Amino acid sequence: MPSPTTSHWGAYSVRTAADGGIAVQPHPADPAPSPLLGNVPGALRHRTRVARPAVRRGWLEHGPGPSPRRGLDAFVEVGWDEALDLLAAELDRVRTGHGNEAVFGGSYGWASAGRFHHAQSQLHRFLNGFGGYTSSRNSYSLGTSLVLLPHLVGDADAVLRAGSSWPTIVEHTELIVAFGGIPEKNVFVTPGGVTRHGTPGALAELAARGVGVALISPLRADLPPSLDADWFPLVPATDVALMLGLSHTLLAENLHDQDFLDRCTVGADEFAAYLHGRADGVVKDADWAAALCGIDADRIRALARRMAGSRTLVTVTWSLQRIQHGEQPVWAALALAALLGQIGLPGGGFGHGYGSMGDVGDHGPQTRLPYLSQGRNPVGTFIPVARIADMLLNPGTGYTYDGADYTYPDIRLVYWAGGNPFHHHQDLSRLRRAFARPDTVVVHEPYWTSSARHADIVLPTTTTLEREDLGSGRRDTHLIAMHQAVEPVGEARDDYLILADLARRLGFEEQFTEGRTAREWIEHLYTGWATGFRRAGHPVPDFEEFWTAGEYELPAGPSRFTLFEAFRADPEGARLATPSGRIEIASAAVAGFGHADCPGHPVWLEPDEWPGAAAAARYPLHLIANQPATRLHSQLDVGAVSRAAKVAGREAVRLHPDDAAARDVRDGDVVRIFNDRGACLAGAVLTGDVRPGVVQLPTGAWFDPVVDADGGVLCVHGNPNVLTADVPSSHLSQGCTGQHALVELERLAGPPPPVTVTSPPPLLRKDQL
Ligand SMILES: Nc1nc2c(c(=O)[nH]1)N[C@H]1C(S)=C(S)[C@@H](COP(=O)(O)OP(=O)(O)OC[C@H]3O[C@@H](n4cnc5c(=O)[nH]c(N)nc54)[C@H](O)[C@@H]3O)O[C@H]1N2
Ligand SMILES: Nc1nc2c(c(=O)[nH]1)N[C@H]1C(S)=C(S)[C@@H](COP(=O)(O)OP(=O)(O)OC[C@H]3O[C@@H](n4cnc5c(=O)[nH]c(N)nc54)[C@H](O)[C@@H]3O)O[C@H]1N2
Ligand SMILES: [Mo]
Repeated sequence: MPSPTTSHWGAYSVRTAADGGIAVQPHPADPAPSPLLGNVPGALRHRTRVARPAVRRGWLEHGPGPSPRRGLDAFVEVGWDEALDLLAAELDRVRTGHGNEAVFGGSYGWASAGRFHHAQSQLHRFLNGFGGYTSSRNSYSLGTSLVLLPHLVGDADAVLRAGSSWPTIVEHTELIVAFGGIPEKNVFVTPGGVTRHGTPGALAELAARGVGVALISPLRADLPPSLDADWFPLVPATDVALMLGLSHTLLAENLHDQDFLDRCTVGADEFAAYLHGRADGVVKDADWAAALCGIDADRIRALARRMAGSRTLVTVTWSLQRIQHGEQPVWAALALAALLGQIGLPGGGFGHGYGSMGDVGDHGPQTRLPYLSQGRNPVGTFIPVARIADMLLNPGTGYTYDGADYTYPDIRLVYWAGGNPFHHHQDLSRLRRAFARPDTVVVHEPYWTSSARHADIVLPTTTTLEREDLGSGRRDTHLIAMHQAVEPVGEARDDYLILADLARRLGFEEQFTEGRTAREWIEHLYTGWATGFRRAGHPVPDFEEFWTAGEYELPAGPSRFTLFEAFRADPEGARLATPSGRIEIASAAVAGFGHADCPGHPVWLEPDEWPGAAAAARYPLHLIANQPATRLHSQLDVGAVSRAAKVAGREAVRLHPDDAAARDVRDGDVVRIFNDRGACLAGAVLTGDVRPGVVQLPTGAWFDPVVDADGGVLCVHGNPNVLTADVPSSHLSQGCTGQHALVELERLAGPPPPVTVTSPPPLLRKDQL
């Protein structure tokens, strides 16, 4: 009997063979299963699974304290009781000596699908019971937009969770102007799970209807080849210049909608004055834009006219705000859409994240789902999530966030469950220095990821296939009864059980577990949810029936809706939650914060690293470090689909044949990509589908550092975050800017050093010390 389960990349079932191997089958209702499913079978029992609790040798021998050896030491395997005794004593020492604020439990990361065993929720609940912890806010995904959008439209969720639905777009849109494209590789993923992947079908329908798409991206692969694309391969990081040039053309040719601007927005005059160069003398017309973005001025003007003459959707991928000054592309696109006056009309207006995530544009049910209460955190200290290295390196230093001033706490213990900071953070060489600072680093992980290797105490956890859970994601059509498919691998335990055992040692077991086993919790969460759902009139089965059936199909909601439709119809009655009640093309609040890197209306600001920067003289190639097509972030990098796409065992870097020829690089060569922050090796793939001067290396290859005497880092496996800069998007939002960096690339002379991260680190027994 196959076991039902789900994942961030789709629902599926698992069959186990006599030899312990597994086979996976997508959910029968899924019209477009994800290729990422292919990573699951080979990764389940891969040799990089953490088999037993392990303690870093230096920490075991010398006790807690800062150490530059993190990431380099061998580990000593110990029994569960010993590991948990050590950890409980250390948590207590830090709490007693330094206070709860000294524990950093932000623990950012995607972990796995599952409403109960969600690692971050479990850890936060545990740390709240422990007396609190320093937390983190927002995400690497949307660190900039989550802070900016409330100032512009009152509510980020409206845009991000209720954007116009695909059926509306398919029916009404004539032209999609897609900044960052609509990259199909990304739409198989929705956090928490997805049973019916809808976006691939919507893209096929757009193609069948011949909807025009202006693909604005340095990469042709950001739109499926089937779509009728007009490709604008612009210089990376110059989208704002292009948007300003388009906006100027609309105004200069009187193609804008003054009535919409008057009724529904504030600040259009201020924005227009900027476009006309009233203060700085620089007219931001199409010619000005062309010189920056590398697209002909005539093409820009023609696009503006076509936009004004069509039902046009302006959309911006999330990647565009994951760069320095990442507020500007989002704000300028909203302003551009406002000038067109189609916001709130079916098929027109503004969107953010079509092609970034599976649920954007999806019309699956938007229901409340079962969830585990995390309790309350008595410690109010937090950081914007991507400021982790700043915090660890600069305790006591101030920073700004959303118009207010804060101070970094002094962290002694870092606790991570369900994330991989040595995947997700920028400037990994700096992150290594930051991780040398605390007294103790704890990681719960199924795999020997680079973050586990940089910890002092590593506790092996189960994967979803080794436990039971309830699974469902945003706009998912189903709630899945996630059955246990196999026994835990090695000595792995659930995060819940690990934390319950720690809570017992620390005297708050009853508060943490409420006396329930994991199975009892799952039944409890389901039953509480079902009771509320039944009251709303839905015939939800009882737990046993649901569990036996393996799933419950959630009631469908409307399939056609348009962002800001109600607001457009009645701007006074359906006021937005902004100070003006309208869309703020200029924001007095943001202007009032006084940040030069994010003034009060959309502006063109040169980033430190783009082809026009001084640094480009030494590092002339613009790296795009985007999401990988072959896995979710760093998850299951040892799986078959991820491995198959490697070139010479390294992550593949795509570059233009002209750039390759200038460096004597051939297809399949191992190349070294470098800048002042570090270097990595990658396998060259030559393609005309990238703009010359641009190289693309996705995130997620497990960080495999060779560290020299000065702490300089070469990742032999191709993790682009050795190259990216750890600088915030701006003083407003402090978002992650990992998408871009300037680099140089050369053919590697001599044999490449071996990849070692696909085997466990050196493991000792205690009697070997
Ligand atoms: N340069 C650059 N960097 C980026 C980005 C970029 O565009 N460019 N994008 C950023 C974005 S948008 C994101 S969201 C982040 C993603 O960064 P992360 O979310 O940190 O990446 P994942 O690889 O998903 O890490 C999840 C980890 O949890 C582990 N795990 C899975 N299940 C469980 C479990 O049940 N229990 C425990 N304890 N662990 C579990 C997995 O093995 C994995 O190591 O990366 C960011 N980094
Ligand atoms: N397969 C897969 N899917 C995923 C994920 C994954 O890891 N794997 N991660 C998920 C997560 S957590 C998130 S947050 C989303 C992220 O969604 P996004 O952030 O939108 O995804 P990316 O792939 O990083 O970037 C999208 C595209 O933007 C383009 N781009 C980069 N810089 C520029 C620029 O300056 N100008 C223009 N016009 N285009 C540019 C790149 O070519 C890139 O392919 O993806 C989700 N989907
Ligand atoms: Mo993300």
